Amino acid sequence: MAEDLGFLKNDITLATRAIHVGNEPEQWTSMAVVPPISMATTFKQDGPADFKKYEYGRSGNPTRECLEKCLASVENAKYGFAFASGLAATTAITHILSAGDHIVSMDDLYGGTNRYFRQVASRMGMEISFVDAVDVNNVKAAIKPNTKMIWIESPTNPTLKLVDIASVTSLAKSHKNIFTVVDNTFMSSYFQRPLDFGADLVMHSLTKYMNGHSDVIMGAVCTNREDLRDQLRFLQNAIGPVPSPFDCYLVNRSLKTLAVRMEQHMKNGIAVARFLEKHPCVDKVIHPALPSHPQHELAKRQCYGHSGMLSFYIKGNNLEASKKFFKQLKVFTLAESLGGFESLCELPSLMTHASVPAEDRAKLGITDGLIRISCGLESSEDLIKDLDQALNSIVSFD
Ligand code: P1T
Repeated sequence: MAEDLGFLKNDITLATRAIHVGNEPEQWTSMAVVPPISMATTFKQDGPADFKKYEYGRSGNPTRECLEKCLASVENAKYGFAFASGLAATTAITHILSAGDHIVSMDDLYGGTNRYFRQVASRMGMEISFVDAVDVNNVKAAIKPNTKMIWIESPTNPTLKLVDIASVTSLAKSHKNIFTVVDNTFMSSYFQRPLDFGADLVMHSLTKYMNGHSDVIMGAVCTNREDLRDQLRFLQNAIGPVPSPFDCYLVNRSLKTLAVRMEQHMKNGIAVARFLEKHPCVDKVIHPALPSHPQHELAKRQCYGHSGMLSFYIKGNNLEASKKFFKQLKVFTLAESLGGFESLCELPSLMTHASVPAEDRAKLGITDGLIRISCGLESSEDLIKDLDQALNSIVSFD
């Protein structure tokens, strides 16, 4: 079976690969169907520097390797690497660059990535330009002789703009030495596979949909390029931001239900978006499945579906209305993060994107009335009822 799946890799569906690839019982002497958690930090050597497969837990671990193989498979990649968080994965990727190199980044992206580029990578001597990559011409105009990396998120966090991945990657490929990274966190490998559109690296915060149970912080990077694989393998060990074997076990287990979870997240997200679009206390809903989304057609070309993420502007577009709304929610929890089985909502301006400079937030539309929702796996009727009563309360309080 193990070998069969190896050659069938690209012929079988993602749901099946997520269950079997990297998880073959034949690799363990016990033939365990569920991979054992190997907690060892070090491995016995026959002689100095004469070891079988593993040497030291930072450079490699059997449980981590199961997960990394499975991750690569679901992302349609040859190679996968797990990191201690999404930001640790971002850090490792950025370490491929050197002082003096230039990064072109999407301007709308997770606040922590923005903060890392602005406040950490720039201190290490890297130059960053933030552009609206919705128009590929803005990316083109920002490229300089020292540009090494283009960084995009699609859909973006939190305003769900889409970037045409194929256009950006073909632009990058027309230059020597520029690689493109796509943060695929909002979609998961189930609904979007950027390597198929020419991306060089795909990055995930596994903390979100890929794990989906709000109990692990972890990140990943996948690639098909051998040169980038070698760099990532080196950096994973040389910098050291590796996840624990126990957490690798949890994420590997969660991937087994990725397909069914994502289908339900999509159903709930679309039901909630349609409901909100008609609600008198909502000014605007942003969800790529809605025909009102400016890049609805691109979503159809580039994605295989939609996650449970959406954002909306509450009537009045102000902090007071947002706060009243959050106070009334019973099923949704006010909290950072996304992609778990439980529905969450948050206010990016004061929470996930508070570190983005105020003038940039204003330009991006991250106002105090922009509410981001992560639809979980509860019944959509209950989610809608909860949102309805909380939205109606902002009027009755007026
Ligand atoms: O939290 P961590 O695993 O380090 O992942 C960082 C990260 C990277 N990329 C995207 C698109 C993300 O959304 C995140 C984390 N985001 C949140 C915590 C949030 O609530 O948006």
